This record gives sequence, C-alpha cells and structure tokens, in this order.
Amino acid sequence: MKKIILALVIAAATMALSGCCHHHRGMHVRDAGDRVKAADWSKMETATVTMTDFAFSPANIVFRQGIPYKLVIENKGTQKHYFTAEGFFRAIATRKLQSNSDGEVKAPYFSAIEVYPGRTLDLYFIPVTKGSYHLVCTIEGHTEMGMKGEISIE
Ligand SMILES: [Cu+2]
Repeated sequence: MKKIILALVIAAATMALSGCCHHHRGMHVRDAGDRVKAADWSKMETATVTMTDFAFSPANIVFRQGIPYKLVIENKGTQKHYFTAEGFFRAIATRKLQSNSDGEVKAPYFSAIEVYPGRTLDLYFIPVTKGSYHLVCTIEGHTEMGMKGEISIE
C-alpha cells in the first residue's frame, strides 16, 4: 500500500513539474495581434540600443506599459551580436521586426535577434507585462566580456 501511495506521489509531482515548466516556456502575449491593431502607432516612441564589442548601450532600458515603441537595435561593433531577451520578448506584443533595406518579419514573438556588424534592425512592439528582464548576447564569451543588460517594463 505504501509503495502505491509513493508511486502516486511521484507521478503527481512529475505531472506538476512538467505542467509548470511547459507552461512557463510557452508563455507569451496571446492577444498580441489585437493589441497591435488597437494601438495608436502615430504616438509611437523611438528608443535605441547600440551594440558594440562588447556592450549594450544603454545597458538598462526602461519602457512604459501600453505605449507603442520602435526599438532601433544597431550594431556598431566589428562582429555580429545577439539581442537575446526571452523574458522580455514574452512580455511584449510584437508587431514586426524591420530591416530598412531588406524587408520585415511578422511573428507572434521572437527569442533572439542577431544583427550583423554595421547593420540595424527595428523592433516594433507594445510593452504588456511589467517586470525586469535579462538582456544578453549569447555568442560564446560575449556576456562575460560585458554584453549584458536589463530591460524593464514599468
Ligand atoms: Cu556579442
């Protein structure tokens, strides 16, 4: 009898854990499309983050909830860099990612944006979920050399 109870407890714990983590990984703003359509993009604010070898500038970026933004992500370094901020990408309603010379990509949300040296990509979005989110460059060694920051939604 004790063995059966133990097995049930383990099964329940396993289900609880997998349920938790699966949900967490999949989380993003589900009504992003409606929020993007409803927003007044004529009131859009522009912010810029510059990537160099090896820093984000500014390293602390603050956005206000509900305002439409264009975030200009420019790489002034000599090598490619990543703008990786998974928590942040799940906290915003994404409209699109645009290259001024090549076109644009529409997607419910991103997990990382890679920018080649000397190039710029514009992220159009609306901050939805308040919080602080890690920003890193995931290329090997770059975070350790200083390519990290924090994005806040207030
Ligand atoms: Cu980098």
